[in-house]
Amino acid sequence: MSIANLTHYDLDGVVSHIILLNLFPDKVHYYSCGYGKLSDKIEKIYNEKRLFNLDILMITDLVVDVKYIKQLAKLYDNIFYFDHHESSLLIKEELEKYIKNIAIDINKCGAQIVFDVFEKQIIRLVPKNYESLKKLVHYTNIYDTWKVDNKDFSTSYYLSQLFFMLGWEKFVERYKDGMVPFKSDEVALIKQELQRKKNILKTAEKIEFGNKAILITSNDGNEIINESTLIYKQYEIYFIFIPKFNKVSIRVRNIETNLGNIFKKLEGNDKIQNIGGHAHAGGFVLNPNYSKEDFENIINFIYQEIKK
Ligand SMILES: [Mn+2]
Repeated sequence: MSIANLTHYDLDGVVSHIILLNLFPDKVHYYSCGYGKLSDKIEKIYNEKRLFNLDILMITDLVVDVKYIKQLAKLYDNIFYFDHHESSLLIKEELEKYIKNIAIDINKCGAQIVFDVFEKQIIRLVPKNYESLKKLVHYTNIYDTWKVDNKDFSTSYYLSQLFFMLGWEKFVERYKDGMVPFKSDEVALIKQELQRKKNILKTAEKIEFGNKAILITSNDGNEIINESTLIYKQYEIYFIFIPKFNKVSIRVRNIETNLGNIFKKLEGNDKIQNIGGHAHAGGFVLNPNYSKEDFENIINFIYQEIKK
């Protein structure tokens, strides 16, 4: 038996993979990517099926379109689908036509879903790693669901930063048995990186408006989208505007809202090229011909809708 694990290239995706490695040592091949590379990885899974004798496919922390699942189901009798993104929920019924084993839960991260599904097997097969894997998943969950006010958030944030610093294989090697302490030089590097982001925020143009809302403008804004909510905790609604990409990212905390639903009301707006998001995170790209007034109208509309 051999398993292809198609998973996200981020902390949640790699920790999902680590759990599978614990359960099926030496049997799991990873295919990790962001959404841009998804079709390439699927092709690779196709091509390498014979080479590695892959007979089970486990998808973790990724939304995989039904058209791909349809193809993959011809090759794999056994597909598992573990995800927490809202768009997976929307295609769940379609997925069920091809996949028997589906676990989708939008209230926890992908790794937490994998851990919960296999918890009994973990206890049985790798009892010595149970507590440390549980801890690793705990931090991953806090990071991935961006629980910025949780007392463990900074550890969770460090862990994710460390993943991108070390890269996939080194991270897997280090965390294969679960959570371990950071090394002091790593902490120093992560803090330095956070300081760099704080400086971007410091020099960005900032306008406070309404009740606990802020508009942050910077051409390096892409680097501080999530961090702005971490560094400026006094706000609830964050608009991060990146002029060079005509792009606005939005983050909301401590407010019950659904940006995805609000965005639906803006679909078809001829000043918007692209728009999408989840409950508390999302963004849009403006048409390059937008005016200052268009910009303000859209921001105000979204702000008013969140406050409703
Ligand atoms: Mn995730």
